[in-house]
Amino acid sequence: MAIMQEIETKLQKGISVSTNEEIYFALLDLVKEKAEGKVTNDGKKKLYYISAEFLIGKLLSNNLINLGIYDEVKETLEKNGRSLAEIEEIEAEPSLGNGGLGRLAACFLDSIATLGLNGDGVGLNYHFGLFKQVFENNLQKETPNPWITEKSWLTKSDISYDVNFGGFKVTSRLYDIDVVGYNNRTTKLRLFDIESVDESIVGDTIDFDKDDIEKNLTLFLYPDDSDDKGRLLRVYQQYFMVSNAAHLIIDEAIAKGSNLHDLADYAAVQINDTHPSMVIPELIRLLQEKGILMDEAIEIVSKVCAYTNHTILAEALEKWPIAFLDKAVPQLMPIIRELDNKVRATVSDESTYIIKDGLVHMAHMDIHYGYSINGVAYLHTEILKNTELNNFYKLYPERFNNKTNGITFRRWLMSCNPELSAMITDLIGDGWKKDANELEKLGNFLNDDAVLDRLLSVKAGKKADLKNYLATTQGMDIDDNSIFDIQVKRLHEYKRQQLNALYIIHKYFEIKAGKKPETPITLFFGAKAAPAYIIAKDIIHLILCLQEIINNDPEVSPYLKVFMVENYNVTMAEKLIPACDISEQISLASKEASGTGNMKFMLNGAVTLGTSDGANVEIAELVGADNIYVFGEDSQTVIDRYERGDYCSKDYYEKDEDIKKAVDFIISDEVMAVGCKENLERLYNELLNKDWFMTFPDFQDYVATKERAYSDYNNRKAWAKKMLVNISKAGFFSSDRTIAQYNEEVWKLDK
Ligand code: 26V
Repeated sequence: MAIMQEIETKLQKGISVSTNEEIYFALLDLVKEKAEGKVTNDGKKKLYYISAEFLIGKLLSNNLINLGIYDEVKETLEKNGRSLAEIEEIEAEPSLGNGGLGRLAACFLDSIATLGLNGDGVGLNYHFGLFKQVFENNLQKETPNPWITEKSWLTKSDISYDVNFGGFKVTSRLYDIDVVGYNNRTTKLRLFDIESVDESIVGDTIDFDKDDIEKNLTLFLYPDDSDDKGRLLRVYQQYFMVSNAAHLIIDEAIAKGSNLHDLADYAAVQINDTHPSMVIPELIRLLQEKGILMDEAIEIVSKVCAYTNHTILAEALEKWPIAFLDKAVPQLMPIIRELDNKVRATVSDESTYIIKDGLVHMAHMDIHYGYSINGVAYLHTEILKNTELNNFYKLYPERFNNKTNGITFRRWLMSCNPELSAMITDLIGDGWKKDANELEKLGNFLNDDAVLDRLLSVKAGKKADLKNYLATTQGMDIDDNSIFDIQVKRLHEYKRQQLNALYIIHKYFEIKAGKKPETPITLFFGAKAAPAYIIAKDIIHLILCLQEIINNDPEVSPYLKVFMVENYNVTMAEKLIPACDISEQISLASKEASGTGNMKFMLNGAVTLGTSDGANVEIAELVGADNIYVFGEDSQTVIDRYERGDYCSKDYYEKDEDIKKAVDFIISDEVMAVGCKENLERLYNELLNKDWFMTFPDFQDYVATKERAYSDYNNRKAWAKKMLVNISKAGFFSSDRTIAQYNEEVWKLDK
């Protein structure tokens, strides 16, 4: 049946007389049906990718692309006077993640499906997601982000388990979302919920009764953990997630013929950061319930579980107080103690013990009882091996491996930038859609003026699209002939949005003093700050104040503007990334495990301005020094500085007039007039007296390197060449490559 007929059969009327909402739900139904008809690998061994976050983004367009019917649907709608883009606006974006870790999990599912591997994602069905960000008085405010409509991508399954906590139990319910691969294959994202969840306990804010676990367990991702109740709730959530996962794993293995002694032939579990770590003792517990003795159960589970580390920040490596686990999951504590005792019996290095000073170190448990431990970029894995986890590396060198992150080109090029995709296909055919390495062929066109011109005009088109989108959705007035310089990522001090803000202040002074840039500059930010992360919220406040001051200053705004988009999410990223000229990747060297935004920008022809950190190092190696702007101290210098503990930000402030002027501006009358004294003073003092992520030592190099990039931008042909080199070298960062490596070296699933 032609697509037109299929849609109209669902609608039971013509497309042209239906509302956008009716058409959206008809397409949703249609895609779900088509996904069900696709092949799922049902091999013996299955991967369970367990993650607290799956930042999947809107699904309609991506699913249409992966089903191979995107163009047909779009044209059919157009013929009937309708726009797919407008229909997409109906879809709410599930806010099931926070940042890179969650988006990576979503890209991985796309690649697992596309490569035809037998693997599912397992996580939780948070009804209000992370939170929706709104700006009020130049401050971030958090509100609930409901996304589940009556008809949605979720399909209720008949799978349900009892999950026991200390003193009470809850009943779970599994909902599935089909993940459609670009190869007629599907797999599933399996999201567990509680049957007794109660949305009505949440009002207009993200505050709710944190004690009422039977109602609140699956309401929010990362509930505020600034108090014990919030932290305890996270433990309940994590155990709920892994207990369900463990039940599912064992049931599915038995159904396939496992006697459980051979579980490792049926299941591989990837522990995505430490949030799912309790799956180790939970699997052991369930195996014991099935009659397997503790020692053997431990051995079995150690052959099933693998751990990915996504950060070296100590505060993000989870350690739970024994008292919390005793209260929430008393059944696990004897097993965790046994796991710790076994380590103590054989390992002399006390720093690796699982239980220390009343805390359970989740990562330590993962490393002792996981068969693979990986970092997410070359540099990150080296730092884990040589510094951060060196004591573990000495014990188990063979377990450590690197898997440099990747992104799915279906969403981050084909879907969000069809114009660039079409240009690439015109030049090199469409083999790149299945084998990203074919993008290298674009290297043959570096001296082809017509190609370079077309590339610039595609970019100009995407900049105009973004300008229009932000004008209608956020009332922003953007000059699309300016340089689009973009920093979008979670708000964290180590990512150093504050360094970019200091540059803006510096530039503002320069323009005021008459030194005007040749091409106007627009700086974009997008970032959510964790609700309890005070300084991160102060940085947002500063940026919003700068936006108000600069954009309203008639002397400055023709040359410099600042826009912080509200509620940055996947949908917003899909608009910003194709329009970007300069991609800001300016973390303090050694602190950004990988970054994946850097890859998405490069793939869309942005040039990176960044430190030698995370995957930037690999980007620099691939594109060469002429096609990236690298600045700042290197990771070893930073690591040594921390080790010596002798960094004193005040010294830099006192010796460097530019730094002093920029930092003082934060508490100037001008900023105070549009901002809050308390927030601005706190941020000022933090920078002056602490600056834990060392923005000052890199400040001058950052300014100089950014100016060099802005100046190079004016040579349009040379700039277009840099863009094309970046696109042509992006193939390595396809998540298809990453997943193929995980499979060959870690999971070993049947094709
Ligand atoms: C989490 C938290 C939570 C509490 C407040 C402080 C804090 C700091 C960092 C984190 C990071 C959690 C792990 C994470 O999201 N890592 C990111 O993983 C990406 C995918 O591997 C990677 O590209 C990013 O570099 C890394 O930051």
